[in-house]
Amino acid sequence: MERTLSIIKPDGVRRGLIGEVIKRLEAEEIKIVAMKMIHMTKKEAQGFYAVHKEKPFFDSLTDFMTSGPIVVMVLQGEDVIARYRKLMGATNYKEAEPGTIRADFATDIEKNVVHGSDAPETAAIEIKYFFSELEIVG
Ligand code: 3AN
Repeated sequence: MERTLSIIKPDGVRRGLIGEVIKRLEAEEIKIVAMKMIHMTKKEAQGFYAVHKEKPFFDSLTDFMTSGPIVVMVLQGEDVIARYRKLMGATNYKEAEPGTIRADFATDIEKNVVHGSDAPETAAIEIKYFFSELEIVG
């Protein structure tokens, strides 16, 4: 049984895509075991994306991620990291498979609607960043 962190980014919340993303998760029978809406500070976003701190897009990415509220969720199930990444599509929406969330809704490599952890180790760190074990019902 795996867990992964999902984020509906500020562009997704602003554009009214919360329901659309959750509908796609539920259609795939991906179980949501924690969920909340938050508005990150710049410092919190910098901490979350610390692995990207040397990248040229770091400042722009952390500005974007603090530009409005986000929905953070913990998803749980067999192979959920890969299954959710498949639903999201590639980081660059132009390379994302048709029918994925990013192919259908992303407008930019940065404003790509959703985030999903990429491996069990990063999932564990990312989930802890936003949720205590008490907030997870799985
Ligand atoms: P993913 O979210 O697909 O795992 P990461 O972890 O490589 O992608 O990148 C984190 C976030 O940084 C992406 N979701 C995207 O918003 C942004 N990003 C990644 N690559 C670029 C880039 N070349 N230019 C601008 N923003 C980027």
